[in-house]
Amino acid sequence: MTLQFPPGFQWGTATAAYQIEGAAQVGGRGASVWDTFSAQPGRILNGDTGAIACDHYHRYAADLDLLQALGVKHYRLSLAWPRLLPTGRGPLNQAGLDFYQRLIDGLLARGITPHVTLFHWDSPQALEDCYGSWRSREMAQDFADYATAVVKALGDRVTHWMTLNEIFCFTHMGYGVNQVPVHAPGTRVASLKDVWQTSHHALLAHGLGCQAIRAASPQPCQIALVDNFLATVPLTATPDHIAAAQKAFHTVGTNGGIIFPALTGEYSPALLAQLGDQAPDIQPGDLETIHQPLEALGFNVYSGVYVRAADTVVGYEVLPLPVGYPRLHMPWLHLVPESLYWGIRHISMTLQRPDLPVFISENGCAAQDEVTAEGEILDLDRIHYLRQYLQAAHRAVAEGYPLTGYFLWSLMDNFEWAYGYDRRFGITYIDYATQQRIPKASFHWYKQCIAAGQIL
Ligand code: IFM
Repeated sequence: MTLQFPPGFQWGTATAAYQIEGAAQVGGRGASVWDTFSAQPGRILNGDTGAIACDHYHRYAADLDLLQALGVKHYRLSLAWPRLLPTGRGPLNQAGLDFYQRLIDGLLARGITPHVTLFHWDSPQALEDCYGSWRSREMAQDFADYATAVVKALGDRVTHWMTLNEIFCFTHMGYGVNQVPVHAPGTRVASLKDVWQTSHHALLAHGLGCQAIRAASPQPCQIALVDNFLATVPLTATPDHIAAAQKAFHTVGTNGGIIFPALTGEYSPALLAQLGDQAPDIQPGDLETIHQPLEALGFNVYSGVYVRAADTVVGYEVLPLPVGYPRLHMPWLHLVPESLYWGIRHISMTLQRPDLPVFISENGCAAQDEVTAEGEILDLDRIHYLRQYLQAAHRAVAEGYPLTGYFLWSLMDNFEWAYGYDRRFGITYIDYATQQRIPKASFHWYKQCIAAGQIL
């Protein structure tokens, strides 16, 4: 059967500043928490850092040509806060601004719409030194001021903004209790409540950031939050298991304390009951600030969990995956394509936000790519993965859910955080020794899909 997407469907790819730019000390860029964290022995696999990465800062024009060759009309990128505000505050760094203007103008000249994330984890080290980054409420106001400066400067050419990428990852994975966190800034805190306080501050940053973008934008714009909420997939699509998946959606991962307040204005009561005295302190007015009107939601989806109805206190069970369950090249990257469909359905059904357009802001996988003697990368496992997730996207569209686009993660291999360069998520292979870019089989396959508007 032909799986055709509607004509306006936005096909794209995504990257993030720290993962590709390199040029960490060029053009007056300040240090980010990821520079500091990755320089510490033992934090990153093989001692890798983002200091050079894909050298996109210098090679951006060739990378834009690659995007054009792929045929995407939409590209998601992020801005490095410390490249624009080296100490986190104060006036814009002209060299940093010049770089992003060149990059964005290069996209527009190629007929590609920039979708810009203001924050993808690389916060200024100066703010870490000043007050401990997300441990402080001050971070929310500093983010909003950064948003104001950036949107004033770039809002003449950018109309698609995203505030923060994956709050869970830079808060709950960056601050830990009784363990060294795997993400920057890598701070141990005293209690789970302290960890939840960091994500609460990030939500405030999102809310104040939305207000700042709207006030500063010289033209109407679209604002989105990007979240990697955990989709609960009913084991069988029958009313009892669907109801169980809906209940579980509140309490799995950090859903109840991130996507719920952002989209409904309330932390999930089920989560708050679970957290008890470990829930974050919420000041009067915070929830109103957090619950801003949005034009869209970005859903980063890679995997999910299966749930079934059960005779337990909560009425459901989250099922453990068997040892042999299919998985791509990350410990958590289990193949659960239905999670894309059910995630979107939960936004409509469980969060009661059928009005809110959703786009897939990231989907993709790491694979154990090899270059053949002929110089090809035959990443058939990646194509297999992508095809199934796109089928789930098609199902969502066909059933009338407001899914507007799909941004494949990632345009190219890049710095995969704690896994360094060991894990490759790109549809373009990077030979890090030479910085040569080699489109993989998945690149050629995706190009054909985009051209046809179909899953091929
Ligand atoms: O590489 C990351 C990205 O920065 C955020 N979302 C998940 C990707 C794969 O782990």
